[in-house]
Amino acid sequence: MNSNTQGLPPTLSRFIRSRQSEYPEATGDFTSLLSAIALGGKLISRQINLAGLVEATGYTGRVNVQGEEVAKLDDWSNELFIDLLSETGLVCAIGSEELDRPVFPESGAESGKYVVSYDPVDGSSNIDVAAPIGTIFSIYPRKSPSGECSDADLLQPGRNQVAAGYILYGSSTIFCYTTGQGVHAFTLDQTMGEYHLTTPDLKFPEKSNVYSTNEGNSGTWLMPDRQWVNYVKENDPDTGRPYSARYIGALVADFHRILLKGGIFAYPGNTTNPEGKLRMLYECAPMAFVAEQAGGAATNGTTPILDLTPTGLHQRSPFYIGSKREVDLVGAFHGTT
Ligand code: AHM
Ligand code: MG
Repeated sequence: MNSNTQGLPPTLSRFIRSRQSEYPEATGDFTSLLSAIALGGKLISRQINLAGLVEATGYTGRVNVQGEEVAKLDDWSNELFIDLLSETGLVCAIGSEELDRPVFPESGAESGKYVVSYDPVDGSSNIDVAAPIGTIFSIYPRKSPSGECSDADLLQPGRNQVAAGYILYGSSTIFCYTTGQGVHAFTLDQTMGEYHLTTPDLKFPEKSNVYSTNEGNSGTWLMPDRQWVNYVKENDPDTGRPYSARYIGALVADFHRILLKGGIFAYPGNTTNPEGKLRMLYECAPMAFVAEQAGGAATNGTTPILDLTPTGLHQRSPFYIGSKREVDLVGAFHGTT
């Protein structure tokens, strides 16, 4: 696709519209939906840049359904996306990390063709220290024919996703998404309020000897994960070991680094929480869709994440994602071939 005027790369809206014409059945609805999510990212980005000045830091004093303290920005961003998605009239069900139960917008009960799940602020504990955070989103087609949607519309296997992606709020704001036709990354020009295409068709690089995990928990991990982490730290230059460790504590940021530089992000289960910490619907599945589209992989140790069907809105899963070679290596420790 040609660059925009003044030599600038194409904007996100122009890029999505140009892709839309590749699908003869496209009506523009999907473009509107993605644009609403992208707008949410711009507003969150602005809010974060002013964080300390507009009381966006700190906690609400509330604890969410998962027992986690709710940051003010979690609440604000969650409401923002509910409003933006409801306004489109295209969404019949919304799932979010910050919602006890799904929301079924009235505006989308009849016309809503899509179901959207999201983590409005991933890596919340980074907000107060001005470290990177993100938003993760996942879009499915509606399952129920008409009338009000139900939980069944939300609880679909990851392979049913029609789009997924994330917005990284780091030293720059990056919107990265896939519709199953590769992974494309856009950078927000804050002065113009536009995302511009910076990396079309992202692929994991060949080199991959970086591991990203909260190793402080390794004493409670199960044996395959402990053996894996010991293995990557051994000294064997022929196999690129020891690996380097990088951990930001926000999945979006850690994943984005791995997508660009190669490696693996792992959040294993442990003896008290065999399902780990990260949630299938709005963390694991969307990132897994992006990873597979970028030539990588994502599993729960043995099974591709996209082949699993969550049984609840907040269901958790052990999570390994990144360069295929690295995810296969973990799989070997877990007994897959
Ligand atoms: P959050 O969405 O409530 O912030 O939690 C998810 C985050 C991930 O982004 C990150 O990888 C992980 O939790 C960090 O957890 P820990 O602090 O246990 O390392
Ligand atoms: Mg999260």
